[in-house]
Order: sequence, then C-alpha cells, then structure tokens
Amino acid sequence: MVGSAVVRRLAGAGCTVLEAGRDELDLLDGVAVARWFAGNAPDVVICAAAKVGGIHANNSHPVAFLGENLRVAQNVVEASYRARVSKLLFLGSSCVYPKFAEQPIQEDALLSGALEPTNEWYAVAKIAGIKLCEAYRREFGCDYLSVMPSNLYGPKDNFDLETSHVLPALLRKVHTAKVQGGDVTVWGSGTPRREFLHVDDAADAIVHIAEHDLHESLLNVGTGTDVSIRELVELIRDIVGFEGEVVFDASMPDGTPRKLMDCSRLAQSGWQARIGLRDGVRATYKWFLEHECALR
Ligand code: GFB
Repeated sequence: MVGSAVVRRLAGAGCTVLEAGRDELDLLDGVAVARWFAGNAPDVVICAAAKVGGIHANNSHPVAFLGENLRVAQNVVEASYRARVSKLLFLGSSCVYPKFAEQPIQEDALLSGALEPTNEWYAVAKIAGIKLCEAYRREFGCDYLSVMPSNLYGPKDNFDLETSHVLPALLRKVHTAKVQGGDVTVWGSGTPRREFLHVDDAADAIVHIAEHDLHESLLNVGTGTDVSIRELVELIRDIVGFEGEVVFDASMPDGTPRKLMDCSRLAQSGWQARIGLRDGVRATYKWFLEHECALR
C-alpha cells in the first residue's frame, strides 16, 4: 500500500523509480538483496516494505512480525550502505513508542517506557531498524533517517478481516452488513483513539522528507488529530449508509489507549497533511467497491 502510493506520488517528479516488488525480490534473502542493490545502484532508498497487520495478526504471529521485520531492516540497510546509497528512508510506525507515552508523542519518547504488548514484536523489530539507521548515521555519517507514520489507510489496503487494521476491517464489515443484513461487530471497547493518515498524504510526506535535508534521525508523520474507534465506526456507518446495530466485542483487545503524534518537527519543514478523514474514508470506500470482487 505505501510503496505503490510513493510510486504514484513520484510519477512526473523527474526521477527514475526502481521498484522491487515481492515477485522480483525477496527482502528476506540477504544475498538477493545485496545483488539487487549492486545491480541497480539506487541513489535514494525508501524502505516501505514490512510484515504488517492489525492488532489480531500482530498478537497471533510474534515470530513472523519480529523475525521478518528484523531481516528486512538488516538486509536493506546493509545493502544500502554497501551500494553507497546517498539517502535512505526507513519506515516505522507510531506503535514503536511506549504504550503510555505522553500525548501528543514526540520523537524523543522512543525507548522511554514499556511497549504495548499486542504489537511489541513488530515494534521491537522496527526499533532495531530505526537504531540501525541511527548507528550508520552516527558511525559513518550516512543520511539514513526513519519515518514514523500514524495508522495508515487508503487504496490497496488489506481488507482481510483476520489480518487487517481497523479502518479497512470496519469498512468491509459495515458494507457487508448493509448488503447482507445483520449487525456489525467491533473489537474491543471502542474507546481507544487512533490517528488515521491517508496513504497518499504519507507518500507526499515521504517524498518531502527525501527532497529536503532535515538532519533528523526520526520524524513523525500524522494529521494532528485522532478519533475514537466508536467515532470511526459512526463515520463509516454514515459514509456507507448503514442503519443497523453496532456491537462491541469486549473479548478482543483494545491495544494502546491512544497514540496521537506530535508532528511539529515535520511541520517546521513546511509539510502538513491535506486529506481529511471523511474525504479519505469516502475515497477508500469507493476504491473498495471498485475492487471488491478481486478482494474476495
Ligand atoms: O488497527 P488496529 O488493528 O491496530 O486496531 P492498532 C485499532 C483498534 O481498533 C483496536 C479496534 O482497539 C482494535 O481492537 N478494532 C475494532 C478493530 N474492530 C476492529 C476490527 O474489526 N479489526 C481490527 N484490526 N481492529 C496496530 C499494530 O495496532 O497498528 C501494528 O498492531 C501497527 O503493529 C499498526 O503498528 C499501525 O493501532 O491497535
């Protein structure tokens, strides 16, 4: 989802985009990654690839979320160094910050407290990637920096109810309930708050960061506002046009109570998000309807 948004954003930007899709390059294979970098000699690398998933997937598959993300980070960062890449952007997530970090969360909060248990495996791998970039920056003066987006959504999202994040999951559940009848089941209490960022805004921020010399090792990217899961489901219900019941399943985890990020560092460099949540969800629902058959 992020990689293709970055490619869309770079169309017409006057650079050659080298894509390394899953079918072409296995980022878990260090030898193949080193060979690809040596053969393609990129100037700038944007590492948007990761093993990602929603709260349930993270909680259920700690080995894959920790192990695969560690290997991707190590393979890509080391190959970038050997191939003399001039700038590397490594993507993390707002879940790298402590579960009870002071809100809004500043970049300095990294490693200042315990992680949220449902996503600590993913977070530990991402923190290792962030620190690896920082290590190359410190020891060899490399322009490697990490970008922390808040909860992303948009076209090409994962709509699988077992593994997806909340926004695509609720779009699908509410749509299905509207078409087939029945209630919508929302996991947890509905009280956790999340800051949702449209992937096209995230891609715009990534390109902005790539184009500027910001001299930072870590940068938050978000919208500056969050909503509760209960408010999100009401918004989705309104957009989809569903008038049935919504029930909350307290047996499912809530995760972090809140992870609103402080994005003032990035704002100072002249970037801010443009896509409001209502417009972004409406556009994502349209994308879902156009691709629903292929997603089954
Ligand atoms: O988006 P989500 O899975 O991830 O869940 P996190 C956010 C909140 O929505 C949680 C609730 O409180 C969920 O319990 N929720 C309600 C649902 N209904 C649903 C549903 O049908 N599906 C899902 N998935 N959630 C992830 C991390 O945390 O965020 C990852 O686990 C990653 O590592 C990602 O960083 C951005 O925001 O809780």
